Amino acid sequence: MSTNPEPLVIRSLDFLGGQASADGWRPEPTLPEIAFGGRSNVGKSSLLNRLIHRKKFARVSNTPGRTREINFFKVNESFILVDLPGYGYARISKEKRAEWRPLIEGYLRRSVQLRGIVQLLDIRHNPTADDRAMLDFLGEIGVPTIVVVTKIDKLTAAQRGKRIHEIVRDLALDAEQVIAFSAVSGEGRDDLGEAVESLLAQPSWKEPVP
Ligand SMILES: Nc1nc2c(ncn2[C@@H]2O[C@H](COP(=O)(O)OP(=O)(O)OP(=O)(O)O)[C@@H](O)[C@H]2O)c(=O)[nH]1
Ligand SMILES: [Mg+2]
Repeated sequence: MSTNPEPLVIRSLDFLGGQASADGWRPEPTLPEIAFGGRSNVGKSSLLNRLIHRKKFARVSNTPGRTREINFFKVNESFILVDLPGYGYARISKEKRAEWRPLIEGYLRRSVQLRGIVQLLDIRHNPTADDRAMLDFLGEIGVPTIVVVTKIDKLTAAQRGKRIHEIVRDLALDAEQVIAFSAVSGEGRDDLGEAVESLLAQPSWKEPVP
């Protein structure tokens, strides 16, 4: 049993607003940022709410594809959590489906204060072409990336290990860097909190290495 204090204690929260287009409004980049990405409906907003111990701070979808804008949440007056819109929702037009790329890529390229990305994958599904494209893009620009396998409450303990192993192998991930998470049970919340704290402690990956 751990007696460590809870990682990432939330003392204050402010919704700063949304960015709707690649060159649209976004908050001044004065604080470190951690962004949360993944396909539509994977559970980004739910994971954020669990992380910050709020039921409905980030809007959770009943219909997939709800988070259309990039939403910025200031925590403890000291850093910003960024809820990215989901990509790859099948039941919208091809044109709309392609819109995520410029918006998300524009955000990632412009965010000089970004410390890292938390990339979500649904434990029940094989990674899609969009997931691979996103992970490739993150690798290309070199932003530190944590992979979270979410909705683990939907599987039995035995199935979980097997699926995580398959996803790790499929994407050639570092198993040590994968966090198993459930927004329903709260499993993985503190592991994620610790991972976010360690990303925040790093200098921006965009700053030149001394
Ligand atoms: N069982 C279970 N359901 C989850 C979990 N996380 C999210 N969900 C459900 O999955 C659906 C989508 O969750 P969201 O958090 O809105 O997903 P999102 O990635 O923000 O979706 P977009 O904003 O559309 O990109 C909702 O019905 C959630 O209740 C989880 O860990 N376990
Ligand atoms: Mg969302």
